[in-house]
Amino acid sequence: VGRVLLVNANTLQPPVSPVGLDYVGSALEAAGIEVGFLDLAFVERDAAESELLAAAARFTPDVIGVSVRNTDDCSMASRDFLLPPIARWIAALKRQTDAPVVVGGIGFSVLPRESFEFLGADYGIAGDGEVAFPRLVESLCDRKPVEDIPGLLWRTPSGEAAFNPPAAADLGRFPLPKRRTADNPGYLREGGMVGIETKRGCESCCIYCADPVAKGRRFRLRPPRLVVAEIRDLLDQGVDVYHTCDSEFNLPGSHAGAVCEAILEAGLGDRIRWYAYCSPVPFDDGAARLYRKAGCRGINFGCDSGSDAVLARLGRAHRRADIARAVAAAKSAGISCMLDFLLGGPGETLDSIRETVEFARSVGADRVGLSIGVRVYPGTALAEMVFGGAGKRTPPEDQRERRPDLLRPYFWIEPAVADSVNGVVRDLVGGDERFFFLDPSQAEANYNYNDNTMLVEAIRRGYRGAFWDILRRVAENSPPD
Ligand code: B12
Repeated sequence: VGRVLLVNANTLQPPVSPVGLDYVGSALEAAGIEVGFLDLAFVERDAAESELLAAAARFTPDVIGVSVRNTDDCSMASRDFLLPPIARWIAALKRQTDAPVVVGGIGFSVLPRESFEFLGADYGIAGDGEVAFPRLVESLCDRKPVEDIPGLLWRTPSGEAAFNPPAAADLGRFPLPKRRTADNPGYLREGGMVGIETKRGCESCCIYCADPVAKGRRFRLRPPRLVVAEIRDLLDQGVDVYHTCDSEFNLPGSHAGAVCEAILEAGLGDRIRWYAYCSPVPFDDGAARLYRKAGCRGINFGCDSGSDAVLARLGRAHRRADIARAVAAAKSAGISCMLDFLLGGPGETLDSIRETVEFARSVGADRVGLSIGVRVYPGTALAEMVFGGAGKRTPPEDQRERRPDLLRPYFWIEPAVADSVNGVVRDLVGGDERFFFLDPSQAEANYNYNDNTMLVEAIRRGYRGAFWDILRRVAENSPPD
């Protein structure tokens, strides 16, 4: 019973496959709910609103679900706040239909209260959608109370927003999701890869990270056989290039190993190519060889800094020597690698920035991403450090608003380096092509996947894989395959 129109509201290009919507769409169908789907990633931006209203009129849904993947592009250089058009689309829907509008998704779940207020939807679901959304739809269709649904946001009769804490479901109990809601072959063609998830949640304590806030502070592992069954299903659709959608694939290391073993047992190691975000620890030669055999072609290591003092302050488990070891292991196994660094965090100095960039230059990675300024999210230790309690720090000049809601892109940059950091980094990087640097003085930053025309064109020419690896191959004049 019930009809739900799901809407992918992520219009950034190249398009990134809406894995979450695939999982939710499949769970709705398993509950006997009919699903319609409108993908705004494949619609001209100017036509988005009219297409949306037309889809709602055609499908006559009981409930409309809108996914919010990114609240903003998390780049201090561009600070592109992505919710205003989505709020306008929701308002237009509400003028046209009585169907309640429900918002959810990973960006939404990072800042659920703030996003819910801003978007003006009827309901929100923070965290996993597989259990909560079908329950909400069934309750709305049967006119039953909804206030006990975990993760739900709604408005009380007095107009105030209320929020139930999300429940962390056991992922082993979800049935195999059908990857048929989104056009995954279309995403391979236009986005160069398709996402797949092996777990949720993170037990690390990186002070800035919103992942534990959005996905939970405990690892929830998907049984490797389910991951492999999903890969088989995607392969049947002709999709053979993937990106893992775990925050860091190799945490815990034993699970990543088990997923690779299951891929090998299924005989799929030579038929697929995949890319992953990984932590520099745990990662050694054995892991690198196993990943490579199971199809891994590239790893983006979240390194943050080349200074041990900064790493300790950020709450990271690795040190610079671990990064060097991880790069060597990946390279010797034939895995290309990119390192991501985050400059300007608490306690950063020009010396630690120099140390980081020089380290990054010498360590032998294929690509290096440098981001300046750290996005601050509610519920993180960084937010506490910046706005609350004893260790209170003074925000940089242009961010000195009293109590920002943190929904609009808000960044921490250490005041001591704030004025000089861009110039210093630009000089240190020089013309080194391996560096991706979000330089605010350059309009066309290459290291932002928010409307990256160079990538869109490369993918149309046949390049496949992680965006950084496509940019690398284009720069090196390597052919698509
Ligand atoms: C992998 C990844 C990437 C890969 C994607 C590869 C691929 N092909 O999938 C790459 C490297 C390309 C990438 C790029 C970017 N990313 Co990214 N990425 C991720 C990551 C790790 C996984 C996303 C994912 O697919 N998750 C798995 C799915 C299953 O989970 P989910 O989407 O949350 O869905 C569940 C629920 O949210 C809910 N749900 C989902 N939709 C809906 C809809 C409704 C109606 C309901 C009720 C529920 C619901 O149910 C689902 C199942 O439980 C997340 C962090 C994370 N751990 O999720 C960051 C993350 C989403 N990325 C982020 C950012 C900023 C970006 C970029 C903008 C960076 C940039 N400037 O270039 C780009 C944007 C690209 C684009 N076109 O959107 C941020 C967004 C933060 C924010 N404030 O919104 C995140 C959260 C990381 C972070 N903490 O900073 N990313």
